Amino acid sequence: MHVVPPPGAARALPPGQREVPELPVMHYGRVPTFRPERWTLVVEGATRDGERHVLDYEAFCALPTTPVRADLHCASRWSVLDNEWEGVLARDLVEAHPPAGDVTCALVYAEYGYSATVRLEDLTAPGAVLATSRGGRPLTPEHGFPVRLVLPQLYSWKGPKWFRGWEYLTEVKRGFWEDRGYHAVGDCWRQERYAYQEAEEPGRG
Ligand SMILES: Nc1nc2c(c(=O)[nH]1)N[C@H]1C(S)=C(S)[C@@H](COP(=O)(O)O)O[C@H]1N2
Ligand SMILES: [Mo]
Repeated sequence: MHVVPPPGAARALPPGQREVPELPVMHYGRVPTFRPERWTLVVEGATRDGERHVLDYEAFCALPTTPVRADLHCASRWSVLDNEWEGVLARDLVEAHPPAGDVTCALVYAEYGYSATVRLEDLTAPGAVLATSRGGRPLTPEHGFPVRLVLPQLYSWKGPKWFRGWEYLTEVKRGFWEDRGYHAVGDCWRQERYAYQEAEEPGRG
């Protein structure tokens, strides 16, 4: 699967981005220690059946994976093109553990309380993947081992490294950066960096 820019856009960088050859290590806080026996992936909040769905590491590793070639765009203006991710399509997890009918977005979250607000349509977009490897190798600890969420059409703060699950929401709840002045949608092709832009285009908040 190859994720390309939206229809109409040339195969190019989103506006305001510059290409860098390799992923820098960039995150808030410490790199967590992975403890497989304690690790879980949780789908909770407004689920269709009202239940909280918990997968242990063994169950997660048993899910089918898909390769996804996609770019990664940081809101601080660097991009790494053509990352070869492989992992569980977020859409597959949504289908296995679906939301209630009135869910519009999700709060995706990671170790240490990092979180991000993501619209349901961005979570179920074709290239959205819970990546466990990059370039044919398992993720390294500093790049998110064992799993990171990759949402190619959004700025990369929307994709937690050390991903642990999401909460389905029927109204917007702001995550770590959204709470600190960043955009609730975060579409990199529309340069949605800051929360004040939400007011300029009502309905995209
Ligand atoms: N858990 C967690 N995930 C995170 C972050 C973070 O601070 N914590 N930062 C995000 C940001 S802003 C970027 S640019 C990318 C950087 O990924 P990299 O370190 O693999 O380059 O991770 C994203 N995922
Ligand atoms: Mo970033």
